[in-house]
Amino acid sequence: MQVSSHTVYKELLDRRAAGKKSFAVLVDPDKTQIDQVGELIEKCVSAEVDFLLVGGSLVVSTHLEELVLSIKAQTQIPVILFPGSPSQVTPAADALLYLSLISGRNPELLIGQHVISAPLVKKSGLEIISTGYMVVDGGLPTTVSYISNANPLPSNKNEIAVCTALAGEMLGMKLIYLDAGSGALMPIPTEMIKAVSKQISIPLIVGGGITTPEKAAANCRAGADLIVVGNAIEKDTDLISLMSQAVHTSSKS
Ligand code: 1GP
Repeated sequence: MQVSSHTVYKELLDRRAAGKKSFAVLVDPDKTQIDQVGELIEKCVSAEVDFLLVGGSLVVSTHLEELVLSIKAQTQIPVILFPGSPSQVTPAADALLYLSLISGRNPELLIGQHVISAPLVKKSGLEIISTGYMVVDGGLPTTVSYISNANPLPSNKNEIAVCTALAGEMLGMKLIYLDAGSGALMPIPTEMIKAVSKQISIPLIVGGGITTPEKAAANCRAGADLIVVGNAIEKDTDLISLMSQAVHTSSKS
């Protein structure tokens, strides 16, 4: 899929309008060496992955920009930053999920970091996609639940998830991201995805702890528009094509 600059969100909307579900691979800079990325991207291209997310709630390595540049040199798949902090902003990508942690009550991640980094983000020239980010309890503490210093949303409280997502949409956010956290023991429950997707009209991203193509497809049928998988793929890159296929054919299964 070829996308020129500033059309990532439109591409997602167009795919959705055409009844297509989308699949994204999360590339964690801490777990991906520059000399390994070529093979990973080759598999993403042949599996027709729709988007590549790069970032994480804690990135300690310093090669994020180099990683994005080497991905961009190899593929037209849009690269979307998924930053845990302003230090993960690089103009080398196509777009940036401008995350506000609306499920938490930590003012720094609701608006504080955004104020500090606004000039840098604006100058980056990236397509900025305002995203209502909701971290849901994934069974065990995850990096995002710890680093965010905010209570995750209880996984059995669909009504809180719906109200939070609705508030995000009415505040003008363009996406809602339900995340159980990377490597979560329990992914987002299907019932929560159904409840939230029924009430919002903006696209819904779901990720965290998805380890099987079946769960990815079930999430799509429940109403997710974009599925994000990182951890499971780091362990077994053959899952890239299986997951991608499951997502892309989910409406037919
Ligand atoms: C985490 O949603 C992403 O923010 C992906 O999670 O690494 O568990 O697939 P996994």
